Amino acid sequence: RGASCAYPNSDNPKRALMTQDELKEAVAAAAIEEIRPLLGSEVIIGVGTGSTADRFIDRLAALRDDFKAAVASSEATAKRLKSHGIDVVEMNFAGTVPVYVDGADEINPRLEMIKGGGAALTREKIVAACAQRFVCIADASKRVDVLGDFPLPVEVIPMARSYVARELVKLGATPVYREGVVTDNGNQILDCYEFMIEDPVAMEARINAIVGVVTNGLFAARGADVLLLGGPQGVERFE
Ligand code: ABF
Repeated sequence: RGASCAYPNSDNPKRALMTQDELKEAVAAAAIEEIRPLLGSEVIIGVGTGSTADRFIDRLAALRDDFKAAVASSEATAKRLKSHGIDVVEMNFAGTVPVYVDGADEINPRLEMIKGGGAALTREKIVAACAQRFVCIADASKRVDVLGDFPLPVEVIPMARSYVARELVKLGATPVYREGVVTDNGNQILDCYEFMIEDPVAMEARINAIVGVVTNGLFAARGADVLLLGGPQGVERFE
């Protein structure tokens, strides 16, 4: 992991500075080219959540006759896919999917990520687990050396929230209940502040072992296979 090659920024080749929205559009366009060779009449693709993924979905609409259906990592994504006339199937009926395209809140050089700022982390992790290839799309602001500046989300069973929070404090985190948010699975979110993560694989397993945790937003045991990163010079591809 870590090798890169430049993608031409065909939308805007001469501009040195692009807005974050333009960067998201550029990586969404690159993701379409990344998955195009994988499409076929029987193919089901995994589709993520968030504003970057939304741009990918909007571009995917033009290809809707070139693949069978999609699995969605959230209710919001399912709704957006359907609004474009793309069939959405349940993960249980899709089996293994060849590719999953989603954003991230942070990603490091090993392509380990923090995800779940949009509270969809558990379904995102399930789709990622079922995917042969995880393509992460992100603007350059998401690239970090050490994960943890972005507060790590942890989805918890509601009755376990205080217990899990106490256990997270023992691990060195400052957990904050994300009030008013109920996940698509009917659960709650604790966000871990002031929690720099030196060993994401170990920490992912450690937090998941706390009773009452559904999952946490570290995608390290199963990180991304490809990163399409939008920066001032266009889209860089890492794998
Ligand atoms: C999903 O959307 C999440 O895992 C992550 O929290 C978020 C990123 O959103 P955006 O693309 O809007 O920054 O990928």
